[in-house]
Amino acid sequence: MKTRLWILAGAAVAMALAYGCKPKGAQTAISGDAASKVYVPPGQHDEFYNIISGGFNGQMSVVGLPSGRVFKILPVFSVHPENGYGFSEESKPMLNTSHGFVPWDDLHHIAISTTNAEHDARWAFGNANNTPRIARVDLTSFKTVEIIEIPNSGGNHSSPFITENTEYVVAGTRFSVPTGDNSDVAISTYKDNFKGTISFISVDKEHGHMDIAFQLEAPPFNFDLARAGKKKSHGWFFFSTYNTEMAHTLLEVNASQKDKDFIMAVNWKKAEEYIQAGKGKKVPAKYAHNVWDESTHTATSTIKEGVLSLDPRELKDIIYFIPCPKSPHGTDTDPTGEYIIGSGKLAAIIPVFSFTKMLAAIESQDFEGNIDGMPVLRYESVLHGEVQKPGLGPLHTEFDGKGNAYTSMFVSSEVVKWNIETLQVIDRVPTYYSVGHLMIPGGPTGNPHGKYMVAYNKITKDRYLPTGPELAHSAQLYDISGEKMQLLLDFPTIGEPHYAEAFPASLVKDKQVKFYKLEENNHPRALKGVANARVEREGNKVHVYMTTIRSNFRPDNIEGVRVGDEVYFHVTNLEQDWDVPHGFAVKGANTAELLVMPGETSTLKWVPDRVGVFPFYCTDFCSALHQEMQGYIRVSPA
Ligand code: CUK
Ligand code: CUA
Repeated sequence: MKTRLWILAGAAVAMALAYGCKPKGAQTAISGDAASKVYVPPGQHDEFYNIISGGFNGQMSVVGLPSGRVFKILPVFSVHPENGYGFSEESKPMLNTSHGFVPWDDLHHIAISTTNAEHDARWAFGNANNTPRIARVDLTSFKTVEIIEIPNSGGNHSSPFITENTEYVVAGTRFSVPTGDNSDVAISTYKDNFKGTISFISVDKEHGHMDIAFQLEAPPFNFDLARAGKKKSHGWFFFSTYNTEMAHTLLEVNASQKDKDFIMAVNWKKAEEYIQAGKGKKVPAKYAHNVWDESTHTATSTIKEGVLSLDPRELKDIIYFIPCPKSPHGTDTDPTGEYIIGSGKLAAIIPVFSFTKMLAAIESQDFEGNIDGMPVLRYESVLHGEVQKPGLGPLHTEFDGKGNAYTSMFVSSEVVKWNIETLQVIDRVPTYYSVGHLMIPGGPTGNPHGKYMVAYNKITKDRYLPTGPELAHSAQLYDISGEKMQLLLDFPTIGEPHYAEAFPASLVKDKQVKFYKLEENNHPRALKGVANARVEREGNKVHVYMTTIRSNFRPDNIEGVRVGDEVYFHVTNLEQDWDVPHGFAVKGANTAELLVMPGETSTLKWVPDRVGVFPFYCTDFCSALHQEMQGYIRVSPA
C-alpha cells in the first residue's frame, strides 16, 4: 500500500517537477527589522564569505553575507577576458585537458576545506561537469591554482565532496561510460559495457596538491550527489544514485520506474587499506593535471596515464546499497555524523537513515539481496524514520547545529525546517521561486555556524526588474536564529547558482596576499627593475621584456616587428603595494587584456596581421596619470 502511494505521489511530483510551479498568491512577509539585519554600514565588513558556484558560467563568485554584496568573480573553468585567465601564456595550461584546451565548463558545487570536520577555509574546491575536472582555489589569493581532470568519468556532477580532514576530494560520475580501452561499443550494450566510477583524489596536507589516489568501479547507475561521513561516520561516504534501472535512453520515463533507488555507502577506509595492501590494479586512463606555481607565476600542464582501480565486486566489503525512495538527488550527513538524509526528488517523504543501524545491519548481514555481489541492506533496518508531508520535490538538506535540518523543496518552492530526532516539521517558508540548493554557513561541517540560511533559486519570474527573455537567478537570505525562519533579503547571483558554502570572514581576511615580492618572482622573463626593459628577437619570435609602474610602460616605443612575427609581451608589474594591478591591451590583438598583479609577470602573445603603428595602453585605472600610461608598437612588412 505504502509502495502504491509512493508511486502515485511520485507521478504527481514528476508532473510538477517537469513543469515547475510557484506558490499561488504567496506574499513576501518582510518584518520591520529585516533591513537592519542585512545592513552592513559603509566601511564595515560582512560577517561571512559566501562562495557561490556559477553553473554554466564556469566561475565562482565571492559574496558577503549578510549584505549579499558581490566582491569578486573568480574564473575557474572558463576563460575570463577581464583578467586574462585562459588568455595569458602563463594561465592557458590551467584549462588544458586530455582533449586539449577546454575553455568552458559547468561548475555546480563548492567544497571548502575542513580539519576535524570544521572549516579551515584554506581552499575552495569546485567541479566541472562537462569535461570532468576538479579545481582548487587558494583562499589567500582567491585564485584557481590547480585543476585535475578525472578519467573514466562523464558528467562530473557528484563532486567535489571532501572527507573531514580534506584527506580526499571525491568525485562520482553522473553518466556511466564505457571506460579504458573498451570505449567504442554500441550504446545498447549499456548494461554490459558501461561503468560507474568513483574517484578518490588525495589532497596534500601542506600544499593542497591533488592526485588521483584510486578509483572504485561501480554499477552503471547515475551518481548525483554525495557527502562524506563525519565524526562517528568518518571513513564512510554516501552517494545518491538514480537510474538504477540502468536505462540509456529517455531517462525521464525509463529511469523513474523503480520505487526505490539507492544511497550507495562506501567504506573508503577499507578501500584505502586494500590499496595499501596492493589490491589496486592499474587501468587505462588519460588525464591532465594542471598546477599553478606561485613562484614562477606560471601554470604547467602534465598529461598523466593510468590509475589504480579497485573492483568492489571482488572486495565485497567496500560498497553497500541502502534503498532510498525515489530518484534521490541530495544525500546529506548531519553534523553528528549519525544521520544520512536522502532527498528523493520524486518521493513524498524524506527518509532519514541511521549510521549506527547501518553498521548493525552490515554486522548481522541483514541483507535483502545484492548487486553483483555487493550487499543491498533492508530499508527498514537502516531507517531512523521518515519526515511525513515535508513538501514536494526534496532536493538538498543543510543543518544548523542545533538539531534541525532544512530541506529545499523544488516543486513546492519552499524550505522546510524539521527536527532530526523527532522528524517533526517545525516551520516552512516559501521561496521565490524554484529553490535548488540551500546553504547554511558551515552547514555541511560538523560545526555549523547557523544564523543564516540562503536559498539559491532557479526561476525568479517577477522578483527583479526584467532583462529580456533571461532573468537573473536569485539568492534569498533568511534569518534562522529563531524558531521561525525570517526572509531578510533577495539578491541576484552571477550565473546560475548551484551549491555554495559560507564561512566566517575571520578565517581568511587577515591572510590575504597583498602583493607578490619582486625579489621572489622566478618567472624566467621577469624584470626586477626598469633597467633591463628591452626587445629581443629570436628568429620570428619577438620578446618584449616590459615593466609597468605608475604610470608608464617601458619600453613604450617598439619598432622592428614584422607582420607574422610572434610577439610576446612579458609584462612585469613592479609595484609593491596592495591593490595596484596594471593592465595591458593592444589594438586589434586576437586575445584579451592582461591584468598583472603587483610583483607578477604575465605574457600576452600577439601575431600582427597587418602593417601599422598600434597603440597599447593600461586598462586598469591606477593613478591620476593612468590615461598617460600608453605606448606604440610599429609593425613593418614581413
Ligand atoms: S544540483 Cu547540479 S543540477 Cu541540485 Cu547540485 Cu542543480
Ligand atoms: Cu597602470 Cu592604469
